[in-house]
Amino acid sequence: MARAIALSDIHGCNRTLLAMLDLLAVSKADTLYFLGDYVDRGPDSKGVIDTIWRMQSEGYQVHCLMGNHEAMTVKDYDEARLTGRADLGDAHLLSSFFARSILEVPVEYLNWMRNLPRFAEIPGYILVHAGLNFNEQDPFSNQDSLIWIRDWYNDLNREWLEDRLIVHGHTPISVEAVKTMFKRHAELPVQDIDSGAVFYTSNIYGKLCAFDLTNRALVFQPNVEYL
Ligand SMILES: [Mn+2]
Repeated sequence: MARAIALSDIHGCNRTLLAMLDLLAVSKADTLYFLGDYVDRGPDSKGVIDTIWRMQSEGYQVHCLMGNHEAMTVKDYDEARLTGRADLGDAHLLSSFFARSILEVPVEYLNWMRNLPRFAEIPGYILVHAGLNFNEQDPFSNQDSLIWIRDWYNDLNREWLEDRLIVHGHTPISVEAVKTMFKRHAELPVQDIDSGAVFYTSNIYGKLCAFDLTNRALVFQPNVEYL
């Protein structure tokens, strides 16, 4: 059966992403939703974006949202262009492009990051990198909040949300905490799926989480970047 699957916060862990796609046995009938933070921190930011582009060109259905790390990368690039500053951009991101400055990152990668949408609505779910700002009349309206907000669960408006579940990344929580949230959707209709894949030395993080939205199941792939 065709599935909708959400993943988040890959942070340059391309080998781990590929292992996860294998573990999930993703097919072209499935639809993948990536909730942002493809780049920075991990070893292969370029490789993650290349994997996404390759899959899309091969006919896989991959939808990508923006994370705050894409927004920061674009901001750094724009600032470097304006000021000539050479010290901008995450060192891991730059090394994945063999770039000495962010201005050497090919512009198609920057343009891709710049144009990513910040949330998606599909039946039963709202997908977003960081979360929603329920202090706004329209929780989708605050563009910064969608990619940056933390500690927003207390403001959740269940009447506005209706019977939907909000799925997000951005704030790493332990694998156990991801599983605990998963059991408590009736109490809190939110699922954080960032189990800190990039923090490979930790025993509480260090796994990439996939949320099978169709079958309501979690799948975890341990970080394999440095094996
Ligand atoms: Mn983030």
